[in-house]
Amino acid sequence: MGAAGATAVAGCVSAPPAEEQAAKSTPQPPNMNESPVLDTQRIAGNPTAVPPPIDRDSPTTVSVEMTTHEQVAEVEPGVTYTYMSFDGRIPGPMIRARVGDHVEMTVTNDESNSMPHNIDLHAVRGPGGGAEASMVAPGETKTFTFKATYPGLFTYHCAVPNLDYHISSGMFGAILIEPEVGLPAVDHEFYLGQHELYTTGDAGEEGHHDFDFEAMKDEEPTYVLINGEKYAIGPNGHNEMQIETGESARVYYVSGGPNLSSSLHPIGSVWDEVHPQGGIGSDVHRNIQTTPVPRGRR
Ligand SMILES: [Cu+2]
Repeated sequence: MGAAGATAVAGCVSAPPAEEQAAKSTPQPPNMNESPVLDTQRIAGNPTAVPPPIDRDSPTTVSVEMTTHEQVAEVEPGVTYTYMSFDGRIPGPMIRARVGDHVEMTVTNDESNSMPHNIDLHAVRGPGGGAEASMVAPGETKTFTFKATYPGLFTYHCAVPNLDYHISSGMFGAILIEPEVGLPAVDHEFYLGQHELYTTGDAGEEGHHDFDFEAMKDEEPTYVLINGEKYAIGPNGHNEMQIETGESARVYYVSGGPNLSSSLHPIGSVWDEVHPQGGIGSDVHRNIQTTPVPRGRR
């Protein structure tokens, strides 16, 4: 999965405070027994919502809490879908820890949900990446702890038996495990997630779309999305992903899949450095035009 790439691109900075992002994305899950209602609440995650770099010299315990939601939101204006999410946003919140840390992971399944959910983190070396330990029914909360033993940028995703449906509906994100020496300082960090959505309607067809298992099996997505919505990043969405000429930025990019991988190219530039497949610890690749970011699911 993900590439932790660094590149210099042009633009200017305007990052809203983290609280604003949290307030904007606080979900209002629908009652799944009622017919879906139009909820224009934004599901797209803010690309600047990245936890700060770690400057500790010693390990600690990092506590992470997430709530799973089933929520109606717009894929594009007039087109709604019942998404599933971690904390009401796509990709789910980025988690940041360092090698040697213990991560105390708490997952709550919102009581208004209709399905079980859990979390499988590829930073966990252990049974199901924590999936069984975190399996929660609606209204339930579970906590498990793991030790981060290797650095890199890894996918996390819901891993219930119907996991492809859950991932395609939005249940994926990234966890960064920094090496003990940390990562080189950059001026900006951004976090993006790609995945594809398979629906019973055509792209752009107004109304509520349901999930299409046949289309997923045939690998014929209705939408391939970055941060869960059409045009999530840009003037009509989150427009915070801008930096000044000469500044540096690191992009954390996760491909949730469930079927497609990404070929990630910065237009008008190249990636100065790429950590292939999100691996930190092996040599970086330099001056790369396009880097593959394999789907994290399998
Ligand atoms: Cu799920």
